[in-house]
This record gives sequence, C-alpha cells and structure tokens, in this order.
Amino acid sequence: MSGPQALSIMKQVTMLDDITPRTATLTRWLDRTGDVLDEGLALFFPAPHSYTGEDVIELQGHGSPVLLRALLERLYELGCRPAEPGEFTRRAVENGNIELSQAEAVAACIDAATVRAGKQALRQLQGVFGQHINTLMQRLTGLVAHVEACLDFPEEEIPALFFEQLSENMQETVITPIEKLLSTAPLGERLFEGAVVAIIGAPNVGKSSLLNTLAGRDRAIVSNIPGTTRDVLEIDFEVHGIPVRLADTAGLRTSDDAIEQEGVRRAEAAAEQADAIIFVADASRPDTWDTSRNANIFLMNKVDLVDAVFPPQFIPVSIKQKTGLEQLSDVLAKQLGDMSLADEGLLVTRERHRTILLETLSHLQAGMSMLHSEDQLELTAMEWRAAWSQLGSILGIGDIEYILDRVFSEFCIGK
Ligand SMILES: Nc1nc2c(ncn2[C@@H]2O[C@H](COP(=O)(O)OP(=O)(O)O)[C@@H](O)[C@H]2O)c(=O)[nH]1
Ligand SMILES: [Mg+2]
Repeated sequence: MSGPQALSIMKQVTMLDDITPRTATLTRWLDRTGDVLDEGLALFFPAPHSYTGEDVIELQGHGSPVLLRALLERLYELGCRPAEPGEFTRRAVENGNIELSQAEAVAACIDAATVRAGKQALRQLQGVFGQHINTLMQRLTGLVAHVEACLDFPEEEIPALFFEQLSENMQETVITPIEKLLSTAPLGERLFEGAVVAIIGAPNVGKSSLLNTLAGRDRAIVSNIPGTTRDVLEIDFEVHGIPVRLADTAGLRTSDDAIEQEGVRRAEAAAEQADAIIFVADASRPDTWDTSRNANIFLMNKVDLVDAVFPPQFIPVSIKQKTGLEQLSDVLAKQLGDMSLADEGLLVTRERHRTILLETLSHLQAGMSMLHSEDQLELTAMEWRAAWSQLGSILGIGDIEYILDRVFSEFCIGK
C-alpha cells in the first residue's frame, strides 16, 4: 500500500497500535468480522524514504491466493484500490525519487531473461544511461546558447570562424556520441526482446541434433530417417547472454507426404520471421551444400565423416564430436548485434529510446544544414531546441503526462 492513509489502514486491518519503521513486525490480519485471515510480516517505510516517496506498507502473508484475495477485499473496504500497472514506480518518478529511464530499468530488471540483460538493466537503474543523456543535454544547451547570443545581438559582427567552430563542436560533443549510442541499439534491444533463430537445411543433415546440442538436452527427435521432424519445434537458450528462441524445422525437400509438405511450408514461414537463419549442410552429401540459400550462417556438419573441400562460407562443425560449436556461438552472437564492448555501461535497450535518439539526430542535422548564414540562425536554434526536448523526453522532461502514460502502460501490475 502506498499513500497517506496506508499506515492507518494497516493499523485497522492488523489491530497493531504502532509499528517501528523499516522493521519486520510479526502480526495477523483480520477480516471484517474480526476473524484471523493470515499471519505474516508488516513493514512500514515512512515518506519520503520509500520506493514511491509516500508512506508505504508491505504485508507479507503465506501466499495462498484465496487468503490474499480475502485480504485485498478487506483493504478495498478500508479505502484502498488496486494499483494501475507500474503505478508504484510511476509515483516514484512523479515524486522525484528516480528519473524516467530508471523507471524503465525497473521493468527491464523484472523482465530480464539472462544475467547479462539483468546487469545491463541494473546499470540503467543506477542511472548511468540517464546521466549520459543529461550530459548531452547540457552540452546542447551550451551550444544553443551560443546561437541565441548571436540572435540577441544582431548588430554585432559574427566572426567568420563562428559557424565552423560551432558545427565542429556540435558534431564532436553531441552528434557523434548519439550516433555511437545508437549503434548499440541492435544488441541492447536484443538483450531484452530476445532473438528468433531458425535452423534450416535438407533432411537428415543434423538440424535437430544441433537444436538438442544448443539446448543441452534431447528436445527434438533425432534419427537417420529423413523427414523425422515435421513441425516447427522451439527452445529457448542464450548465446553470450542474449536470449534466443531457436526453431528447428522440417528438412527442405519436395515430398508427397501431406504432413511433411505442411512441415516444409512452416519451416519456410519460420525462416521468414527469424532474426537470423542457420543453414545446415552435410559434409558427406554435396547435394546438400546449397550456397544460394537465404541464410546468415552456413554450417557444414558431420565433418567427422569425410575430409571434403567445401565452399568457404561454411563453418565446419561436427555435432556428434562437438567440434566447431564455439565458433558457431561467436558468429551467431555477432550476427545478433553483439560487438565485444569492453564497457557495456551505455547500451540503448528500448525501442522508445532508439526512436527518440533518431528523432534527436534528425533535428540536430537539420540545424547543422542551416548553419552557414546569419539569416537562418533562428531556424538552427529552433531545430536544436527541438532536439533538446527530444532528449529530455528520455528522462521524462517535457510533456510528462503523455510520456508517463506511454512508459507505464508496459508495466506489470503491482510494481
Ligand atoms: N557422423 C555424424 N552424424 C551426425 C552428426 N550430426 C548428426 N548426425 C546424425 O545424422 C542423422 C540425422 O540427424 P538429425 O538431427 O535428425 O537431422 P535433421 O533431419 O536435419 O534434423 C542422425 O542419425 C544423427 O545422429 C555429426 O556431426 N556427425
Ligand atoms: Mg530433424
């Protein structure tokens, strides 16, 4: 519970007269007739040093959904209402406890599917990303101030070097850093949204074996009978900390069997929607070495069988002997946007941020393109101010209601 009445409602439902702040207190909560609903812990975080910045009460029960519902009913009677999705975090933003990109990081921490994603979310929660945006905004403010100064004193002669220096400064201290930030978006977004990878290839080349190996367990049926896999089978795993949904498919071939035909159709559909496609060939069967396939990664499997010379784009592996699989992971991670970033402090992890940064860039560049004569200075200043507002919306500065609604609609309830 969060809000000015949280404490008094807690006292009514638990019959506690008082509670020590930030100390777990064993208590019971009661229904309307005074019957005990459950026994558990009560915690009180007084304003302003709480998550939301308001008085916050936590009641920790045994977790039976039925008893929890009964407790909620009682709390509603006493004046509570269910929180909107993300409302606790929203209040934290509105009360100035955290800025908006930190609030988004809370959602990311909850959603993180891999340790690497979790670490990235935590950095954002600690405000590293927000601070960087803040620095860019400050630099931008300084540069806009230069332009405005010229506008305010039109009678002053503008030195010839002025435009050149200004645009150089803008490029180096604002535009280039934003471009650099944007280049991290493919990885950053993948870390949280995950990637879909499809395995395709002729029947019997080892597609299902590959899925099982990457999954670390026998998920797909492997056999030497071509046409064993007939449906699309998916497993979740991770490469270099990037969550991946891997789809094993039916072997691509013409078949009279109606079910297998449908399997091939589904295989093609899965490949179309994938972020990356792994095409598998069989080293002992040159008829499977189809280099014209639309794929991102070409694997030559079963190199344990023959010592063949094959087209250079193929990565040699033997799933049976587990050789070459590390190289496959590296290539796959790279394909999914991974770059060996020494410092992952600054990744763009959300589509909202990417869109804003792109918009910011286009305003900055529009301003740059008009930065050669005095009569268009006004327009440059306008574009750059627009860029500043864009950046501000990452942190929640600007049309706050609109931005908050958009961000918190993605939250789960109760956070
Ligand atoms: N020698 C050898 N056999 C393999 C290798 N990988 C898979 N196989 C065998 O190839 C056959 C077909 O494998 P499977 O994964 O079902 O192929 P799929 O039809 O492409 O899914 C099975 O008998 C596997 O044991 C490998 O690296 N070396
Ligand atoms: Mg198969």
